Amino acid sequence: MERTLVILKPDTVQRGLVGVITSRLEQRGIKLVGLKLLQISAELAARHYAVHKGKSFYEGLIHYITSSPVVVQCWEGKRVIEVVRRTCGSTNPTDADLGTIRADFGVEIGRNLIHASDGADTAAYEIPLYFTEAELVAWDRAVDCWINE
Ligand code: IDP
Ligand code: MG
Repeated sequence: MERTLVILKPDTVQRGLVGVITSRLEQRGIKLVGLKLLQISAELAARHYAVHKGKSFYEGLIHYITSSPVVVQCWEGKRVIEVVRRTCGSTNPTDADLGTIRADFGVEIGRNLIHASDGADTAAYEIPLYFTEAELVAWDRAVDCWINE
């Protein structure tokens, strides 16, 4: 089953939106298999955002993501990478469709609340940055047959 990494960024934690944003993801019917609160170090941020090194927003992005604790989550489900990306909405909250997390809770690209892996390769790279295999829990969910045919 496909897995994806989500980070509820420092603005989400500071604004007390961890519960409501996590609920949006739970309500899609995807399954939570990993969860922790942590402070991202400069080293971890650099590994996570290596693809953006050299871009104009890179320094600000590293400052933002390391500025305060984050909640990291691993979600599992059919096509979960796409499901979560579409639930988050476009990178810039001003461009994101209403009903997406970024549009409904944000107004600025530099404070867009949530990170989600953007593809299978990215998820495979990002999940082990935050979770050991032992920290990811395989569990049976009683309602699965009412969510997945
Ligand atoms: P994504 O988070 O939707 O995948 P990316 O293009 O991978 O978007 O950018 C990573 C993160 O960098 C964004 O979520 C956002 O926090 C930040 N970012 C991207 N572009 C800008 C920008 O132009 N100004 C400020 N921050 C930006
Ligand atoms: Mg990205």
